[in-house]
Amino acid sequence: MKPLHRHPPRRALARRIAGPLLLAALWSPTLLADADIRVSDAWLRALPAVSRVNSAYLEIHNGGERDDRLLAVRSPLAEAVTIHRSVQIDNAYRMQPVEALPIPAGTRVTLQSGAHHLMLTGVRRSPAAGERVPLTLTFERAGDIQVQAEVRPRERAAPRESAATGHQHH
Ligand SMILES: [Cu+2]
Repeated sequence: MKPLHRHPPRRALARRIAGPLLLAALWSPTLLADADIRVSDAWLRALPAVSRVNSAYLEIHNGGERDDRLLAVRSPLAEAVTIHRSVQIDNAYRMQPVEALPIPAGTRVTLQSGAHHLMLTGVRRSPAAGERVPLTLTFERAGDIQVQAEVRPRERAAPRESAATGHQHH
């Protein structure tokens, strides 16, 4: 009698190597890359209820050895969050949308008034001072990172915040 053709040995081999391969993948630097990016000091200003736009500020630290880029931001507070930068043209500050914000390896990028910042449009409600507003930042390599931005009273905004920067959203 002709013996049946059998596959089980090959499947057994696949099972034997699948475990170690999966472990290797979980421990690879690529999949752990999000540990390289740290977001801190996220905050925004409490604004009057009529305001439909707001800005958010934070710091991004890339402690890794590879460059990353901030691609997008979203928040339940706003219909859209755009990465903006302020540029000075003839003594006036203007804002431009930025496609992606580079976060080079080993650097700290500060989003602040008069420089890069996050612009929230279609703001749904006026959060109270002391409240925390979730922001989800999407990085090219690190993926999604969520932070809680602190809502600060208008008058107690960051000391570096001043009328001199002329930063306004219209
Ligand atoms: Cu802006």
